[in-house]
Amino acid sequence: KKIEEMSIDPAVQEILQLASEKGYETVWDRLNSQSPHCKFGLNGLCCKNCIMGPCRITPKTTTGVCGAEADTIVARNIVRGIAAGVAAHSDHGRAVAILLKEVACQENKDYTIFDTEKLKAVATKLGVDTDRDIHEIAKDVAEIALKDFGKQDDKPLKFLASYAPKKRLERWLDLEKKLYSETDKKTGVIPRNIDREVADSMHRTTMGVDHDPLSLLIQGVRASLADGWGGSLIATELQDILFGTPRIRTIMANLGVISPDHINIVIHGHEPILSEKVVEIANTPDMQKLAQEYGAKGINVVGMCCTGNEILMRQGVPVAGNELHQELAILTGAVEAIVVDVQCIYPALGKLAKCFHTKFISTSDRAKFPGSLHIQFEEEHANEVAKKIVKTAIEAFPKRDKRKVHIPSFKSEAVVGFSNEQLLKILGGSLKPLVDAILAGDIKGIAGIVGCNNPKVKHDYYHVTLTKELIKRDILVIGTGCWAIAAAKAGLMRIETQELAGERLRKVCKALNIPPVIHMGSCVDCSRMLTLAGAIADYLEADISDLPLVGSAPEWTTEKAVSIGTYFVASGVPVHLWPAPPISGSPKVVSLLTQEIKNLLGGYFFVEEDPIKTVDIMEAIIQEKRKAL
Ligand code: BF8
Repeated sequence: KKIEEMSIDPAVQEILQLASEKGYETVWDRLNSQSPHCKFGLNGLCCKNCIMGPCRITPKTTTGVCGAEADTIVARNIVRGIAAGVAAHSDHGRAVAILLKEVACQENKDYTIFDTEKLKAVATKLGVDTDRDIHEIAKDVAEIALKDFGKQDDKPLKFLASYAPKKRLERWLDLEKKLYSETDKKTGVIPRNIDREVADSMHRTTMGVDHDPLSLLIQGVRASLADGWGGSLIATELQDILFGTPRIRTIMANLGVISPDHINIVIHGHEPILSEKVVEIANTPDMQKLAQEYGAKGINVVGMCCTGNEILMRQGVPVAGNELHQELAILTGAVEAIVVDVQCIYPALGKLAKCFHTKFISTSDRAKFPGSLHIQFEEEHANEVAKKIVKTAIEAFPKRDKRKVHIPSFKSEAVVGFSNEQLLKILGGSLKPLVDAILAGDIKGIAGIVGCNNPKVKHDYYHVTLTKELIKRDILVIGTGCWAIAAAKAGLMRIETQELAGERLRKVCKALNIPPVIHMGSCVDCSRMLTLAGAIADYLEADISDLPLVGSAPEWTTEKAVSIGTYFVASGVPVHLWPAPPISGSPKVVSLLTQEIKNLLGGYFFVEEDPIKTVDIMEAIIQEKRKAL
């Protein structure tokens, strides 16, 4: 592939040119070595759930050794992917809930309850008495969250029951009854316990348990709901309590935020428990002074991927890039440390960092990497460990080889920080102006775009093209994750982007002084979009599936994205995917997920490569829903 076909981002193109001249390997080279990919895997037709296999389904061998057919194998594989995504998001949520409890019990003095207003709002939603000492309220909230991970009854998750809109809850309950009466099989869609749904998914997909594709996929739905209205929601809400609810601010995005004369620390991964601390400690006068003693102007902390989104939303920290930037940041030769925790971190960073003075610092006991320097992060000694991390970066600075430094100048301004609380404030305290604009057609609909980058598709091209085309057609775009960073880098989150929007959307955005492209946070913050959709539904006394909303993950990569897509579908939103998910080996599973699920849950998946055609489909869905509004 030519470099211009690999990414639309000029900073990426510049570094890829350098990598090719100097012979550094990147994710694109490894993709090339792996291509063409195995067709059985691409179609979901490879089963390695037991050691009688691995089995592959072909026109001649239509079952695995145990007799499992293509439908079962494809469904089991996709449910395992969902379960892995749920596990990742939810483990993140668990860590925040444990920390909140420790802070509430004053067992951890390195963190505080930062946002007491948000704490009270969450407590009220959960039915916790707020007329008490802050620590007591926080303890109860944390305990409710932790109970959602561990309770053994069959009742719905407390977070889901407290946050999901009324009509949607009713629909899930009705569906359980409907499936029971039609199939005489007990089938649950409402999650009971976050961990249990992951365990249940793993149990029923192991050899010799559940072989009914519908039953398997419904469990996938239940697990995904334990993520969206459970683990991810808990992560978002409790992080806001501990670190502050995001508010509007302007940041810079792209590799140009790396500074030639500062000590650069890139924080990559997902959990703000680590990144917030590194930002805080790096900005202390002691550390800045130490950096100057080592000959630098100071310390420049920049984010990468979702933990980057967390600290840009709350602290205004610049973001160096999205998923495909992680190797490129090291290739600038000006990064003293890339500090990581969990998720979306390429193990290739270890080898690459060794070509430079860069310290690749792993911090999580569940994420170790070949070639990393492991500094174990412990919440109870967070200040101390963060100091050690920052000092390690400072000490690497004298070893920077100036001849290897190449920082692209590209960076864009972006207006970020749109929590639901901030949006409400902009709207004057009520959803009414937003709903009125939707009803009047000034906002034709809302598209939520999420997910990753994938070297199989032109980097950022789908994110950016889709976004531009949607706003042109008066569809407001909101989103999270690596999409949000793509949009920020492309300058689409500037106020000036109003000029690219259709006339009616432009008018609304001008009146509210917001861009038509809204950064709602990290991937766990997809829960903000869910609760926003839920709030609009409740306001209109409607179901989410009645609203002109669509979703898309146009460059998706991870199992977490499958979970996100599934919980949006399960909450009533039609969701676009590109690349195609590995299900085409089973026409039954394809039809369940793209058609039949619509009657069951209101949402469904559709797959399309061309971004303009995708927007045509999205607009048609929105127009259809508008008619019924
Ligand atoms: O959780 S968008 S590549 S960084 S999975 Fe990962 Fe995908 Fe980026 Fe964040 Ni989300």
